[in-house]
Amino acid sequence: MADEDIIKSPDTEREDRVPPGQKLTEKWPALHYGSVPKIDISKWEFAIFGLVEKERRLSYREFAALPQVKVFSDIHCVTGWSKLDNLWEGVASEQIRELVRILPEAKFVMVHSVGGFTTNLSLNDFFQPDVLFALKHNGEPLTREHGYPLRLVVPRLYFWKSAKWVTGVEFMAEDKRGFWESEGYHNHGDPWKEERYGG
Ligand SMILES: Nc1nc2c(c(=O)[nH]1)N[C@H]1C(S)=C(S)[C@@H](COP(=O)(O)O)O[C@H]1N2
Ligand SMILES: [Mo]
Repeated sequence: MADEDIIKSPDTEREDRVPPGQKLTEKWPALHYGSVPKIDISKWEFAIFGLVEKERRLSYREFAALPQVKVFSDIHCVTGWSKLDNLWEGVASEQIRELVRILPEAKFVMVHSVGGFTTNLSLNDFFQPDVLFALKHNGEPLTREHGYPLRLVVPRLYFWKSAKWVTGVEFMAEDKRGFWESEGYHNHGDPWKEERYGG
């Protein structure tokens, strides 16, 4: 894949890439509720369900064989750290449209992870061209603590929307708050508007 094929998240082209109230870090902290799950890749499945014409389940082998994209993005964690210059590789959210027919009533998604973690997005936020299900970060497969085998990456929103250990996506007519969104985090989470809590 040539460099010009890398999708640049638009926030990486701002003159000042650090949103209000954030501090840069070189390290990559690992943050999550509960413990890092042990995942048996031979049993792992990715499910596409809810408001679709026909639900679909993909094995790891099938998922990893889907067309891949590269996305360059910044990370902004609601706890105040930002990490610039991340290169993600994986499957664009857009690719889901090739796998199922989404019913017209669907307006929101819930992304599901091992252990019951969830996060919600509008269809519009989910299908932005820089959103992907990432298998690699900076050229290396994701480590277990950062979401192996698969994590969502939503570059334009706070990083809690970037669910680790993803197992599927559910299409919904009505919005429903996910895990952190029900624990007091903002429903949307735009770092440039400091949509941190409440809302
Ligand atoms: N499955 C799962 N994904 C999750 C979380 C979680 O608790 N469970 N926490 C979120 C939060 S709050 C943050 S800040 C990022 C942290 O990702 P990192 O550990 O790779 O830095 O993961 C997000 N994804
Ligand atoms: Mo977070």
